[in-house]
Amino acid sequence: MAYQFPVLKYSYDALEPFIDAKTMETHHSKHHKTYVDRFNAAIAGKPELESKSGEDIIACIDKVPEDIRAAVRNNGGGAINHTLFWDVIGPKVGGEPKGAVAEAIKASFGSFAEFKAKFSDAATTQFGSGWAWLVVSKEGKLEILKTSNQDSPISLGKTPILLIDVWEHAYYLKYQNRRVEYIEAFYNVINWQRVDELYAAAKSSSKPGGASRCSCSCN
Ligand code: MN3
Repeated sequence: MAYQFPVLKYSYDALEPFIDAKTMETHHSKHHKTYVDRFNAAIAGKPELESKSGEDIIACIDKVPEDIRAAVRNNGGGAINHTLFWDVIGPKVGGEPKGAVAEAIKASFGSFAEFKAKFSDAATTQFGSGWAWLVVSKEGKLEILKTSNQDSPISLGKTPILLIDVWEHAYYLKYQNRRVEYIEAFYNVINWQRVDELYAAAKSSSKPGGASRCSCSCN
């Protein structure tokens, strides 16, 4: 089955003034749609890939046939990364995290303020296009990392629960070169309740020393 292009749960102008409507519309209906279309084109006619979820394909990226691996890495990554991105942001959210993820952030980074400083630093210092992430490791620990282009921490065996797109297409219309201002504004659109749900799911499936998500039955 082809990868499904997701419908947003909110309108394009719902994240104003932090993320402007024109950026949201272009980002979702053009950029994300193109990743999804190219991902589906790359795996078309390959039932062993078409039968898997996008996440499971990216988890096993090294097992993808070499002639389409770069296309899958870039466009499959772009497809799943943006789907998760829309899922963890929204209107009338922001503020400080609550629940189990809030406790884990405090335990891992010292405080929410220290988490913010580290996450913002990862987003700021990602050179060129890419993403900054809050992930749950295979051992169930929170980690902050950054990746280039559309690379996903899922390929490293980690489960992302929060991410910020720092490609220029995510902020240039409103913020131009001021990436730092965009990153600061981003905290107003983080849906911490959703992040907490993703944290709970990642924790329940993390197994210290266990097999990675890529079971390597994916040849
Ligand atoms: Mn993007």
